[in-house]
Amino acid sequence: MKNYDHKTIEEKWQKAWEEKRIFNPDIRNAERPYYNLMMFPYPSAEGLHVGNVYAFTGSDIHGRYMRMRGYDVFEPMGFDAFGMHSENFAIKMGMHPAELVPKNIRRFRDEQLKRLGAMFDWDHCVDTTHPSYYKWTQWIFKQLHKAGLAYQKDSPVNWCPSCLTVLSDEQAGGGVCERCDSKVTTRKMRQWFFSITSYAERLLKNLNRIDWSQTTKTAQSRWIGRSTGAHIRFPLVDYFGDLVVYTTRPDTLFGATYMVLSPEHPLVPEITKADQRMQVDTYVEAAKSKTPFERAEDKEKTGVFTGAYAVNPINDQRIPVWISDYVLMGYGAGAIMAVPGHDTRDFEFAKKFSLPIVEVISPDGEKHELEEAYTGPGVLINSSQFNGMESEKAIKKITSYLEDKEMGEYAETFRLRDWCISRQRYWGPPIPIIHCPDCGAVPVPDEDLPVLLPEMTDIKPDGSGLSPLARNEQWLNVQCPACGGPAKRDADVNDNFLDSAWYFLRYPSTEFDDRAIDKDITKKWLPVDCYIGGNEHAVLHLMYVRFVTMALKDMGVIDFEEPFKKFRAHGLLIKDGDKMSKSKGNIVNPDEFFEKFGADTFRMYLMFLGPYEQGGDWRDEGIIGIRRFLERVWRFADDENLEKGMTKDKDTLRAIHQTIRKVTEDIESLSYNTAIAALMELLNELMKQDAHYADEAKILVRLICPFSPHIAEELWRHLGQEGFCSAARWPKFDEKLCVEDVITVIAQINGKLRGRVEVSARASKDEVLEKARTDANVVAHLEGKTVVKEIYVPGKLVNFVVK
Ligand code: ANZ
Ligand code: ZN
Repeated sequence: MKNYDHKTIEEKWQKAWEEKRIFNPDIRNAERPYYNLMMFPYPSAEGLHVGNVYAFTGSDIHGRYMRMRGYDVFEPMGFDAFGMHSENFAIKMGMHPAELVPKNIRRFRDEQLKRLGAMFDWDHCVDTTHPSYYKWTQWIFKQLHKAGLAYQKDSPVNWCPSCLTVLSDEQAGGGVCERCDSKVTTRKMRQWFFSITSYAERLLKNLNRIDWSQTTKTAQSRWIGRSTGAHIRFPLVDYFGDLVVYTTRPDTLFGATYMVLSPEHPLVPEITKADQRMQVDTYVEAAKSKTPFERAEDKEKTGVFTGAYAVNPINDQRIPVWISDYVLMGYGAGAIMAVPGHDTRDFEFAKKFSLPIVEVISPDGEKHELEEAYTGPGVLINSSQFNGMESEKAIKKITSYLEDKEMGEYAETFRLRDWCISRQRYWGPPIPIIHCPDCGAVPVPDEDLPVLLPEMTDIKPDGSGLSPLARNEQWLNVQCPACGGPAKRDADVNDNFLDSAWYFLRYPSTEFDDRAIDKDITKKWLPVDCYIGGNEHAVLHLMYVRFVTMALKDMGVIDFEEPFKKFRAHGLLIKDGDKMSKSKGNIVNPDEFFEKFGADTFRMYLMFLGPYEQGGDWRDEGIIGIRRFLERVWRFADDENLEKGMTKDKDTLRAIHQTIRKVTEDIESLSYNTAIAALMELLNELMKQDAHYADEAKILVRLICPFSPHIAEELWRHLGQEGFCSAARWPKFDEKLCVEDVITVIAQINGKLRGRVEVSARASKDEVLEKARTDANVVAHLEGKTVVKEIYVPGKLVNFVVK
């Protein structure tokens, strides 16, 4: 018997896998293709984060399991290396990203990812910063543009005064920059947008038919935020035109006592009366400098009366028109009918400005003095011919009443906003557009792609709001591809989320440089069978990917519209109960653990920390337990005295088959921690026996292989097997052998027969007692009594002595 020396073994098998190419499926001819995808990393930090190792291991176990189930598993890996993460990191290190990124990729790939022992197919790696990749990112931009899904508009954007760049809403969550924590301000800029909102309905509807984590689907559905209601037209007094509002509560129309426009609403300057103009202008100016977050904050309501009036179409009442920043221009119609009796914000506003509050929905049909807005359902009151009607029904009735009078119609609206694509930064693929004074925005012809990112030494934004590329006159000034006249390139680069919105389409087609996506190969491998990644990408990345896929389907580029059949979000890894972070100094460095314990122990320990979809709490001390377990597996399987064949002992056989069943089911549901616990129990069971058998060891080793593949390969060889354990067949369990022998035990109370229960022949005293207590007749006779003694005659009877 040799010692378990993880270092030698791991190097040996990593080399063997690579040489024999066992993880490089035949991309063209594979018979049972299975595409196992994991979210590719940003190679921006000093090295791989233990969170990456956690994520990749869980996904790799799934891939390895499917491989042993006989699938041709394709498990690629790549690098999402454009964008602010990488650029800011490089700047911090005092390096140029073009220099740092390739270095970092090499470190990630050769020193870390390869040590993980995952079944990555390195022939199909992507690096989003390589011209052979971003040429096609630009091509995708062009396809979306050609399909009418890309447009430019001036738009207020989140602006980080420290990073000097525009931020997406997500990057500016809570009003602070995700990168540097500065307070976000707004700015108006001309930018490119993708019309993701035109897919809102489909993005929502399809959620019903994809097998994704429920939490992710809920997050997506909230983000899309469909709401239904009506558009209602209020004629304006002294002005030729109507004021249109969006409401989800047409049933409350009789309670509308004033209107509110967003300060940016185009009608504001038109309808404001002369004596109100000063006040209104001042308010509009002030609103401009606030961020959407500040405006959404729950604070005291502010607003100004415009001097104008509108007419409520249902009762011809004149009601005043106000402006306030709690109404946002980007949602619904940018204007509301205010119903202070039944909307909390309107109630606060009405209280503050002494506007009338009318109760029109009553929970009990009675009238009340309202202390706060009543937002629930009820029956209509103070609503003329609709009095007494349930609010649910009144929504429909009042809507159709308005439709008949042509004063409104059913409407729905979405919270989802179009996707802003432009970034005023250096480190990204230039947007493939040339602006010509005569021809407008002209796409760069395909034969001129990629538009290479020019080499520049000074890549920092200068605070002008323009991209650093705008300073590179030589690169910027070109001939218009349409008319040949002088023109300028678009100096912005695309949002990093576009790079990652299509990488999974590229992996199988990396060998082609004349097309982004090969049709036949794509047909074979896509959609992705299983995608695993972090929940932090639940709404953005995963929404953008679905949008791009749908759009490409509609253009006929691919023939499916949902990119991932199955998506599972893994949980978060914490350390000693705390979030891991540099500032807390509690980062787990993977290299240390690869070195000291080996990838097999490290992988298995990570998976043992908790249910994979919930995450786990890393504790340094715990890893030794897993290491000891693997050493015991080693001693068990690497033993010259193993008997040939399989044990004949019924209990041992049962334990083996039950464990195969449990590990199989647990791996399928990503319950890796319980699968590992079952393996530990099985080993204990096997060790207890006097004789140990080779076939037992062969099963144990294969069950361990997805978790700790190197040791499994080595032991597989010691057991005299040819070929790779990673490519061996997953053990089958025999349902019949899993069944426990059952015996009938008599249940007595004070010596009288009260029931019979069936239990496993191996059941412990506690298990039998437990079971007996659930028998209906026993329950009935124990009612109200106190058990003073429990007697158990093994295999025969239990007797409860009661008072
Ligand atoms: C009258 C009303 C009465 C409303 C009532 C609510 C309760 P969701 O469900 O999120 O779609 N609203 C409409 N456009 C708005 C905007 N641009 N900015 C701020 N608020 C706006 O919300 C729809 C409701 O939010 C609408 O229904 C409107 O107020 C308000 F008892 O109209 B409601
Ligand atoms: Zn031109």
